Amino acid sequence: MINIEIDSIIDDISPHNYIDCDIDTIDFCDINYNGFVENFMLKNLPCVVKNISLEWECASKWIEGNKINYDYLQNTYGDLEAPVADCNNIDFNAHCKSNMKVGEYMDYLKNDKKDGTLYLKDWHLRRIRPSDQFYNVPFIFGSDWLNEYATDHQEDDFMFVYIGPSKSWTPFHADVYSSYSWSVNIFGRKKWILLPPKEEEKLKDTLGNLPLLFNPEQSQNVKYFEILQEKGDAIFVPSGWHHQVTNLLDTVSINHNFINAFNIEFVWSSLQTNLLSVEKEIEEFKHTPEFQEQCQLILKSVFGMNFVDFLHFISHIAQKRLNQMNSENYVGFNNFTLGIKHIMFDLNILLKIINSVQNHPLFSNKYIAPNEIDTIMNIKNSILLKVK
Ligand SMILES: O=C(O)CCC(=O)C(=O)O
Repeated sequence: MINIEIDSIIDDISPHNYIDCDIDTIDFCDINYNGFVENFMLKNLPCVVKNISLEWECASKWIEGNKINYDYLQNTYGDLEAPVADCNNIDFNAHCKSNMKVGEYMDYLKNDKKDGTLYLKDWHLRRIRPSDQFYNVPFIFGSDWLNEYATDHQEDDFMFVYIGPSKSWTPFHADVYSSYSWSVNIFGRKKWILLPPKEEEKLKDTLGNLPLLFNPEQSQNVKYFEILQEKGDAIFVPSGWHHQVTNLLDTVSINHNFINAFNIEFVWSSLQTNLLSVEKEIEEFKHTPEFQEQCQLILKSVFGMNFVDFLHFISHIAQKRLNQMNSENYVGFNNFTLGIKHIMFDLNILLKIINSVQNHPLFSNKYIAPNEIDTIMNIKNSILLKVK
């Protein structure tokens, strides 16, 4: 069991100048948690972490010499279904997706065209096979409220396996809820292009749409970073950084999206920005009784969660941290416990967010059920008793 703890974190970091920054490469064996939090998560800067998957079971069992162990994957997971994107088939600015048996997909990868057409992605193998310890979450990514919440509520989680032939690709996008993500390459090579937050604005067309792929040669004055991710490398993708990925070889990777105390303010601010643009988009209906309800429906479809979902999310995590202060045991990803200073840090940030939520115009009996308001106010009062 690993205890994730922080020392004195400098949490008042001024907005970073992304334009002059470089992308650091560090070795997993040189990392300490505090340093990673301060240098990358709080500064919202990407980095490459070398040698992160040396001991993972999938790094040995799924690979045989210098190729994917198709037979092992077929024998072990062949009957399971996984989503597969067709990179040559675009509909509504996204790849068309369908489900395929993993065994069938392995046949395709082994025998058929490896022209980058079919990309197995967003496969929830960890959830489907909870007892299969094919990888361990690295401790630097151990504080993960998003998967904690999803697992506690038995909802769809944000932990994925990707397997794609050379030339398969993922379109230009930013991650769900403006979360962080990490991706570990088990086998192969990926080319990432990442743009700092707001740079994507320069790529929008007159209707505000982003391209499916960013072409650096056609866009002057856009700041971007290109990273080659080799076998054994993790990429940390910060909040709000748009990115696109191309597999340069047949590639296998594991990805998580995550939110924690270090980016929850970014997520909250993104939710508010998205809500404002939804309100603007349908402002002609501002005076109808259904206006706010419609805005919340649209917000959920464009951002992935609405105001009430966000309230539930922060209330759940805050209540759990309060229980942990009262010595309730918590084990994240079968492997982590949180140190007391980390729990206090989480609670302090949650208090800040609750105060901000409380000042939002939607925080009233008109939009939120009175019992939900009571719950969050009780949580706030309990935090105040702990952190004062
Ligand atoms: O590896 C890929 O193809 C895409 C990964 C990605 O976009 C992500 O982790 O957010």
